[in-house]
Amino acid sequence: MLSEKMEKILNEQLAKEGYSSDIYLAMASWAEVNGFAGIAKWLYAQSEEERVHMLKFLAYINDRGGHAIVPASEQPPKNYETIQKLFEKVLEHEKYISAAINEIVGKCIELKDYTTHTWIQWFVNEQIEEEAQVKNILDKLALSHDMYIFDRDIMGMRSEDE
Ligand code: OFO
Repeated sequence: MLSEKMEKILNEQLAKEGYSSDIYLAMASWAEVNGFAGIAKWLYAQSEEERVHMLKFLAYINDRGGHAIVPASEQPPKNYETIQKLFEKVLEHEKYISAAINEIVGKCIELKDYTTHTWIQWFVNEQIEEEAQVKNILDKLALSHDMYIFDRDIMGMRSEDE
């Protein structure tokens, strides 16, 4: 059974994962209308992955006797200056999510909720991978002089777990 404090922080994270899904969806749409079909595909896939993360929180909260709350959605930015700036934003957002997951780990220890502590480790590892993946994209972008080739090749830079 989840404590009220743990239920609250997990519901807050559920909302953050939902926002992650929305922000990547908005970025995908912007990339698509600006002619970057490959980058849009990468971002649509990322948005789907974040929705799966949100659903993992939803299922866990309900399975442990809490009530998962579906949050109101906040409109993400609709325009992005450049592809470089867009991916810098992705990295910044993933770092924010990593910090939030870390907070949950700290809360698990504080509240002696070792079940949630074990469960949340999947997200700890996922964040290491997501940050590394986006850093790799930014490195490739810095080396790339041809956006057509970058856009064609970006899906090959995806790691496919959720
Ligand atoms: Fe980006 O991993 Fe969830 O938020």
